[in-house]
Amino acid sequence: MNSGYFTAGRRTGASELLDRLEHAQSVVVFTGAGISAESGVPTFRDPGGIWERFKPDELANVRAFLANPVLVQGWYAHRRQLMERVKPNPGHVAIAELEQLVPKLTVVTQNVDGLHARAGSSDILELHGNIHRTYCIDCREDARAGHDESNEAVRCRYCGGLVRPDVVWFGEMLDPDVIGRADEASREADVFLSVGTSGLVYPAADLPLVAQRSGAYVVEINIAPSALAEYLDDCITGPAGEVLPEVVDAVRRASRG
Ligand code: BV8
Repeated sequence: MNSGYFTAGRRTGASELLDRLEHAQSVVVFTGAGISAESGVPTFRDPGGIWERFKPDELANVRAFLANPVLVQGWYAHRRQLMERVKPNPGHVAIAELEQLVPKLTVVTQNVDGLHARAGSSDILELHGNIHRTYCIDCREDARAGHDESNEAVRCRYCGGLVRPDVVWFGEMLDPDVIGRADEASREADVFLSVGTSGLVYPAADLPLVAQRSGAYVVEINIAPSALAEYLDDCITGPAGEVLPEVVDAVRRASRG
């Protein structure tokens, strides 16, 4: 049952976005932690979020990892265990369904949880990596993800180097190929949906404005205005797991004529 979020676009209302999606050749859906919130994955900066309990400086950077690999490896093992218990929510599923309704759809996600792929999306750019992959910092071999209860740091079985998650930490460069493809998709987009992100982490947070400067119609879907909201073409306020299914239902109905 539609809850009417979609009809409440703050500026232009639903018809503009629906019309743009109906005629779009290329769509980008840019996501942050908010798209996974309704799956039970804590966000970073909301009340009760990850950074409320841990400081990014303490955990999500190389210096912290080298200073205390057991703590950082344990934190990621805890997050991986959480991710094993959660599943994609209707927001992730709606994005995968929208991919079938438009000629080209690219998911550009800041999330490391792998939920877009599990929901069935196929063209996904993971700007900040993927928590389920790990590698050795010395020989860079794929290494087993895991966390020894022995409280010893998990080390590479080939060379003994420390094993780290394959995520982008603060102060680390993003994979140039991934951010390059995300930039290109943003420049080519006719419609750019920015979903569930506070818009505070760069260079990812540049992408909505890169898209808008290149002519895209940029709409935010969030439960509260992000740092980017005032610059965007419209904002739909509501939980992604309810708004996105409404959007996709409307596009599907329109495509049936
Ligand atoms: C880099 C992976 C070159 C690890 C993460 C000063 C100014 C500007 C930039 C910088 C600066 N100093 C340093 C920088 C660069 C820095 C940065 O941007 N810092 C910020 C904090 C100021 N960036 C970097 O370091 C990047 N690398 O730039 O390299 C360089 C190097 C050094 C110095 C300069 C340049 C690397 C950034 C990547 C860091 N890795 N994660 C891990 O996950 O463990 S960041 C982390 O934040 C996650 O990836 C997360 O996805 C990302 C962004 O957060 P959001 O996804 O937006 O989540 P958040 O909780 O913030 O917001 C949730 C939103 O959802 C809210 O708006 C909420 O309202 C909404 N919501 C909640 N529920 C719902 C919902 N919406 C819809 N429905 C719901 N149900």
